[in-house]
Amino acid sequence: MTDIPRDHPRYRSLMIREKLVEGFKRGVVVPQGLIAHGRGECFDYLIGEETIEPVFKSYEAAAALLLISKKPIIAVNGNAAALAYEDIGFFAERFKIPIEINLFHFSRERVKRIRELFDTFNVKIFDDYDIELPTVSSKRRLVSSEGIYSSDTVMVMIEDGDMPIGLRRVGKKVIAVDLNPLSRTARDSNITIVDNLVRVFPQLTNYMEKLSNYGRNVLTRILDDYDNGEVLREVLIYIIERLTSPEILD
Ligand code: PTJ
Repeated sequence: MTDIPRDHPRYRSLMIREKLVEGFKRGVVVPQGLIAHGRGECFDYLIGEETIEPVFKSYEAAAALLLISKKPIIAVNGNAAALAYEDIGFFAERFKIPIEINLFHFSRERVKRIRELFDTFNVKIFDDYDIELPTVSSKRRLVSSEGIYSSDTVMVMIEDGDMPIGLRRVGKKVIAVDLNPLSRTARDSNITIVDNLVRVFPQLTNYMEKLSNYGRNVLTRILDDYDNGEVLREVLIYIIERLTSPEILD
């Protein structure tokens, strides 16, 4: 691992990058995943590398949807595993939500490597690939009949854009994590969390804990009041205002 001095002004960001590089060396992340991460870093810069106000509504709605769903599932790819497997593992274990490994650049070897990361967690992992999603053409169509295929809500992250629309066409609800508010994924999902995956699960855990005290009526009302397009517009306005504020270069 590269020796990054703690007092480096970009220490946190460089350490996150190291996770991707480590994941790449372990065969978890594909080379294309390093490019994807660079794009994410750029959008993270634009929002100030912190969770921004409009996105709290997405967290709340995502928690409500996960709590109200009969069969939610978390889809994990190479980048997600490299960046946040511990957060994802703790979250999945705590809220008893299964995980399915779902890859664009599919190989059994990568599935095995990603699965190994979750070995220490008491969580159900699907990697059967015994059925195909008829609405997705890429290798992400390979899913498990007891996992993504039969779930009602799928959480996807750092994804390239064909899963949300494909999943919605077969009647599923989609929660996406994507730093790019303009991406296909962001626009096609029911709920988009425009935040860096490294910040997502701690935030989502807080909302899950808070909302688990509420009844179904309250959760339904939160979901009825949520408008993903409106939140994405608020994120764009936030970015524009931030970039044009006099303090931006201070
Ligand atoms: O592991 P595989 O085989 O499934 O392949 C995964 C990659 C990432 C290679 C594949 O999904 C891909 O090519 O994705 P894209 O098309 O580059 O899109 C990734 C999206 O995630 C972009 O909109 C990025 O802005 C966003 N993104 C990147 N890093 C993060 C992120 N969003 C949240 N948190 C991040 N850390």
